[in-house]
Amino acid sequence: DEESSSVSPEASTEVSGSFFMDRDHRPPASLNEADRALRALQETFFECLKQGNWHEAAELILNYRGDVTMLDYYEKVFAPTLEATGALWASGDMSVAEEHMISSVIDKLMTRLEVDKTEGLLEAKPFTAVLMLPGAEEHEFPLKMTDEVFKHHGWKTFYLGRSIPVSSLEDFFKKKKVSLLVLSVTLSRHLNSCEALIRAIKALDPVLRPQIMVGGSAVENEAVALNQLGADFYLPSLQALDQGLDEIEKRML
Ligand code: B12
Repeated sequence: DEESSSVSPEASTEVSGSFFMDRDHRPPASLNEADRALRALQETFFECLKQGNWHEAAELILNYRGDVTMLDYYEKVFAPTLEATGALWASGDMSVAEEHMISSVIDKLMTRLEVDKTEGLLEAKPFTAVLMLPGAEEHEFPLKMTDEVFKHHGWKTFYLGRSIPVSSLEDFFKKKKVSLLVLSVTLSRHLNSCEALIRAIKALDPVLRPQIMVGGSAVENEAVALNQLGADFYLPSLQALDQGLDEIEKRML
C-alpha cells in the first residue's frame, strides 16, 4: 500500500497512515507522539528487512533524527522487530537464512549506534558489572541491550557474552573488583544451568563474589529469580532496570 511504503519516519508527525492507526482510525491513546514515530520507524524498518533491503533498513535507523536514546531503539525498534521475526520464523513464513540475516543487521546496527551514542560516557560510578549468558544460552541480544543500560548509568562493564567456566570467572573476580554479575536467560531449558552457576558463584570467597542479577524471558517473575535461581536482584525489563538502578546502587553501597 502506497502510504506505508512512502512514509519516511522523519515525516511521521504529519503522517496519519496505517502504521499507528487502529481500526477506528484513531491513534492508540497510550502512545505519545515520540512513541508513535518510533512505532512507525519500527514497522518501516521491519518491512525493509522482510524484503531483503538491508541497506535501506540500516539507513532508516542511522538517519533517524528523532530524539531517541539507545534504550528507545532497543525496546521500541529492535526488540519488537526481533520478536516479529521470531514469530514469522516459528510459523514457517520466514527461512532460517532470512532470520539470521535480520539478526545480523540488527547486531551490526547495535554496535554502530553504541559507538555513536556512548562516546564520551563516563564510567563515573564505583560499580562494575560482568555480563554473561549461563550454560548453553545463545540469545545475546538481550544481554547486549542490558549492557547499554549499565553503561548509561555510569557503570564500568565487562561483556563476556557466552558462558565461560566458573574457574575462569573466579580468576577474573580476583583481578577485577566486580560488584554485579548480570545473567540473561531466554530459554527455560537453561534455567537449571543458571541456577547451578549462581550456586557456584555463591560458594566463592565472599570477598571476591559479586551480587547477582537475572532477567530474560525465561525468568517468569521475582519469586523464580530470587527463590528458585538464588539471584539477589531481578528486573522484568530494560525500562525497569533503567528506572530501578539508582535504588539498586544504594543497596549495594
Ligand atoms: C534472534 C533469535 C535467535 C538467535 C540469537 C542471536 C543472538 N546473537 O542473540 C539464534 C539464531 C542464535 C537463536 C537460536 C535459537 N533460538 Co531463538 N530467537 C531469536 C529471536 C528471533 C529474537 C530474540 C531476541 O533477541 N529478542 C529481543 C530481546 C531483547 O527481547 P527479550 O529476550 O524478550 O528480552 C527482553 C526482556 O526479557 C528483558 N531482559 C532480557 N534479559 C534481561 C536481563 C536483565 C538483567 C534484565 C534486567 C532484563 C532482561 O529485556 C529485553 C527487552 O525488554 C526470538 C524470537 C522472540 N520472540 O524473541 C527467538 C526465540 C527466543 N528462539 C527460540 C528458539 C527455539 C531457538 C533455538 C532452540 C532454535 C533452534 N532450534 O536452534 C536456538 C537455541 C539457541 C540456544 N542454545 O540458546 C524460541 C524460544 C521458544 C521458547 N520460549 O522456548 C523463540 C521465542 C522463537 C520462537 N518463536 O520459537 N535464536
